Amino acid sequence: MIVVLAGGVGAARFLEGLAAIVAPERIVAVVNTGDDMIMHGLHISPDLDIVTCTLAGVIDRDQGWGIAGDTDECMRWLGRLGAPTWFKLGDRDLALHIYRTARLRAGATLSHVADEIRRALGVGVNIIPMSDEPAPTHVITDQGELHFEEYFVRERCQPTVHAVRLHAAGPVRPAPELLPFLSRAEAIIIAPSNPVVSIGPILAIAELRTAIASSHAPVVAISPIVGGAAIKGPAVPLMRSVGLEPTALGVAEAYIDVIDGIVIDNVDAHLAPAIEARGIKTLVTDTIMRGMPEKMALARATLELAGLAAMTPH
Ligand code: FO1
Repeated sequence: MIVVLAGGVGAARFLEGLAAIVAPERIVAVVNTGDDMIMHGLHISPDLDIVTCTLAGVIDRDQGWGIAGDTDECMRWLGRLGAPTWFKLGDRDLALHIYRTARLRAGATLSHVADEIRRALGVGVNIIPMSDEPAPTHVITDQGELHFEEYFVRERCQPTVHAVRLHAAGPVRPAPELLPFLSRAEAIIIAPSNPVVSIGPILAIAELRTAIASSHAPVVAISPIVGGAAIKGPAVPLMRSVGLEPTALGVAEAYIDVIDGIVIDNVDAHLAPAIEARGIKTLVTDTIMRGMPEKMALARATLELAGLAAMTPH
């Protein structure tokens, strides 16, 4: 099994490349649920849906989230009724949230529902939430404590972030299937997602961090920061707010107690010596996932760094 710690858009694109070079059934995506929230009485799981819909080939490729060709009739009517419409939920997208909410209410776990949805959409990759319990990520800002999605989407990252509060609803246990999958991992990959609010919530689950740090499997990360900037999202201000340098070196620092290696972009080659000096093997390559060839090449480079190059059919 190749276990991949995943957030949203960047992780989903990486997983597309990985699933194209190894059997999808050998991949276990452990997905962040810190962005989950209740909206319109529905359980919304942004990262689970981004990963699932991307791998199902139905994602809206321009946005990186939502379903291609979706309509917004329901959102328009919700607006007419005075309901909040800052978080755009398309009509097809809403089917996912309606189904998930009904199944959770019937007593299914978030893991069960994530598995039912990915199978229904024909996805071979195992998709498992980091936990079946609420684990909301909040940001402490000059406008008070906000749910991450309120900060990121409603306030468009304008508030100044003083701190990030992971697992804001209390202690979080790993989803039941995760520890057995981790014990059988041939490699553990930290996908190019936001180290603070996408990967951070996963590694903040003590049993997961311990299992990963003590795993015999190689643990390699891909830096989501290229040339001191994030390809997508608020990684730079959030890394600064938790005292991390918003560079590929800062990413290596964030994961220093769990990773053996890291893949960084060509533009950050000058940082390789400093990262290597910290005992982290560094592979410098093109990490910008423009299309499938680049996604597959990045996945291959990552497996190579993990010493599993032999696993991939040429
Ligand atoms: N991101 C936005 O910037 N604006 C939106 O209206 C929005 C809606 C949305 C609906 C479903 C979904 O699965 C994701 C959605 N996202 C939206 C993306 C989301 O805010 C972030 O990309 C992830 O939570 C971070 O990885």
